[in-house]
Amino acid sequence: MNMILEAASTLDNAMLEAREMERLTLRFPDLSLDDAYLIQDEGIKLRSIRGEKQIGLKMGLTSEAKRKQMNLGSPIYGVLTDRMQIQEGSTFLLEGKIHPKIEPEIAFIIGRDLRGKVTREEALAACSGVAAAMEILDSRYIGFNYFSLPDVVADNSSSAFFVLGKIHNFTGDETDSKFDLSKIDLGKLEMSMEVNGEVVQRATSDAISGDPVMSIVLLSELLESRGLTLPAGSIVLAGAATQAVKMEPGMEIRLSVTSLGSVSVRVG
Ligand code: OOG
Ligand code: MG
Repeated sequence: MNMILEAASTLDNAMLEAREMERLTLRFPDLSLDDAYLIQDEGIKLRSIRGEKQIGLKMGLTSEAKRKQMNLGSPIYGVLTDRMQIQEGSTFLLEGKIHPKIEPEIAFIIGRDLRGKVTREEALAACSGVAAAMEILDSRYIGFNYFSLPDVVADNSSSAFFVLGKIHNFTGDETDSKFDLSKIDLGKLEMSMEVNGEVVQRATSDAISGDPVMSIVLLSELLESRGLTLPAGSIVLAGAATQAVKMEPGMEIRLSVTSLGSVSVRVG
């Protein structure tokens, strides 16, 4: 078995068995970022063999807060599948997870294919909607810390689960009369994440890539460098605005975002 397949299957087993593993670069010290994305691709193939469908992509390390928390320098992406999506307001069970953390995000729905270098305006024009969102990360590596960029990319950028609030469609949704993109600055939304009613993380949405729409611009470029397109219909998580918070039993976690509303999960 070659290194790419072996690494992907080791990571996949760690996830399925909810077991921490040694980081890949201890075993493969020369692991490149390109190879790491190939390992990520193989990991997604293993999930698709089990019936999972790719429904989106997530950007990671798009905020200074996250780059500092993880001590890593540049934005990365990962893949989201249908089985990673959990329902708003539902109970998230810690059983079967390794050491999950949750973080406040903004999600976009991509309305038409995007490829290569695009402007902010082109990226926004390709979106059909936006929502408040939270991502639940669950690194497969021991201690959820001190890994390198290739380690985290190979591990699908720590993706585990995500939850979306109400999707505000930019066009054709007459029931959502309050939402008017021309009156909203997506870079100036107040985001506040509460645990059991107490604010634990707070930021303005410009913490994400200077403007969360810029995460889509970055994602399109990252995909293009690998010969890929950002497909219409994708859900895109723009990256966390603040550091992630460790999930503990009994927590009721709610993110509120101005103009977008709130989204919550309970930890069981
Ligand atoms: C890497 C993934 C980072 C974000 O939103 O910045 C990420 C990690 O923190 O393990 O999802
Ligand atoms: Mg994230």
